[in-house]
Amino acid sequence: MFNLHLSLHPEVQAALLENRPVVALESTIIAHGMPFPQNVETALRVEKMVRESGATPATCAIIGGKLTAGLRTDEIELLGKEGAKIPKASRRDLAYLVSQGKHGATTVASTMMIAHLADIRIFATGGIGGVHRGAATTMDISADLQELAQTPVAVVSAGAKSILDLGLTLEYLETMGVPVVGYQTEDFPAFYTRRSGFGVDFRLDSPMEIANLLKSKWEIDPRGGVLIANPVPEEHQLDADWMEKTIAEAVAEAEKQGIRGKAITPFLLATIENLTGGRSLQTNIELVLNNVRLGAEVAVALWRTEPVK
Ligand code: PSU
Ligand code: MN
Repeated sequence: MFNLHLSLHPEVQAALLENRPVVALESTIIAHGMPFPQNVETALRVEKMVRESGATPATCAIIGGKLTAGLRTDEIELLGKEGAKIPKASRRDLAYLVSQGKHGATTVASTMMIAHLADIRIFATGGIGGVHRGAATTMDISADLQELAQTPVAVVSAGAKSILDLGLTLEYLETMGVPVVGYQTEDFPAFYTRRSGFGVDFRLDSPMEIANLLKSKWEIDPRGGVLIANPVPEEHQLDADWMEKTIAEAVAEAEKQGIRGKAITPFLLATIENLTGGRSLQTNIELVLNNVRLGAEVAVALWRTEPVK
């Protein structure tokens, strides 16, 4: 729990020292994934949801060069208001931002790193990065996948959206030995919709079964994460054909404008939001809350089993 560059919010530190359940949360979703003010509202609602579910929230970011787990409200507001002016920080960006004393919004990969430094096992978010469509020529594969391969943190997400090549993303995870668990589903969810047509590796139906899988995994080998795929609630899912068309339109627009690298995901999210008249944002908020509830339930269940140390 102690690293020169790590800074813990007192509430998070107390929970960790007393061995109570903690759920990590990311900040790229705040600064780059949603517009202001919904980003700040959602980040605060998410923290409240974690507390109501019996765990302590630890929203992660880089603040003034410190790898920070647990943000103050003013820090969440800063990330939300500054938005795209805050650098999106994945694994490769951390050393630079830390050495420069700068702020950064952490992705799934870098939030996993901070969670691991802090000894937090569970992390909940909306969607993960993956193998992009066209990766055979662009080689655009999110560092999130490699992080899942090496860092022992379980990530709850609503699957991945089809701005990615879901088939290749799942193949990559298989190669890297990352178990993909479907919560109460056999079908890997596609973010805005409950089904992608691709299967998960294992269906588990309760937070305790998931906690037991995590415990076994880390007893066998302390390295590597698990992807827990939690479908968006039925009443909030969007029409699959409509989303497929909308996403294809957004991808075509990104190509036309020559958007590349780390700018692609935020660009696509904003374009999809415009094209759906804000409905994708509503669904995004609901699925994040749903994932955070499950994340907290799994953290509580894991805490009820013997501590993994
Ligand atoms: N997918 C979403 N919303 C997001 C992201 C992905 O639906 O906000 C963010 C996450 O922080 C994820 C990152 O870790 O994008 C992946 O970016 P890249 O592909 O550049 O690694
Ligand atoms: Mn990328």
